[in-house]
Amino acid sequence: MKKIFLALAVTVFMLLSACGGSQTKDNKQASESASMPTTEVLESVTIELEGHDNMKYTGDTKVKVKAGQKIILTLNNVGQLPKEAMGHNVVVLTLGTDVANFGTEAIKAKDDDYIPANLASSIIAHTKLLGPGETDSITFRLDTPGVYDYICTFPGHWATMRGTITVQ
Ligand SMILES: [Cu+2]
Repeated sequence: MKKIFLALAVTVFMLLSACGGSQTKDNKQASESASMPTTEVLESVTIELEGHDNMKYTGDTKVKVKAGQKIILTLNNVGQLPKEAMGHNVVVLTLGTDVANFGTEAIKAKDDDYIPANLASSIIAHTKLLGPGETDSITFRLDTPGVYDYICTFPGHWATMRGTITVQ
């Protein structure tokens, strides 16, 4: 009889600690993302951008991340003009890419939504070309420290639609 009671007590204890365990984990994750810059764990970073009819991005256009950190970048085209006239994308370029040259080459790649196949080795990640009201997200990591440029490759946009991700 004593044995049965003990087994029951152990079972109850295990159930309780299992619940308690998952709760603790959730709390830990929440506090980690709140204190992201100082934590040892590399939490993912989100970059939120809006593309506008005035050929500009707003949002997190200058972001610092840690090497190897998972980056989730979202572009939302909040403009009204049709995609053919004012499409937007985000193309993240490798370190040392000649942005002006890339932007000029991309204009020739209309059939590929302005993603130049001949310069594919300079592209780390890119969103789709978005029309008004459209959104796209991309996930990538940058392993080498440095300042990475990203631009919109729709013709004429790269000079004003650009931002940086600084990897430390
Ligand atoms: Cu654009």
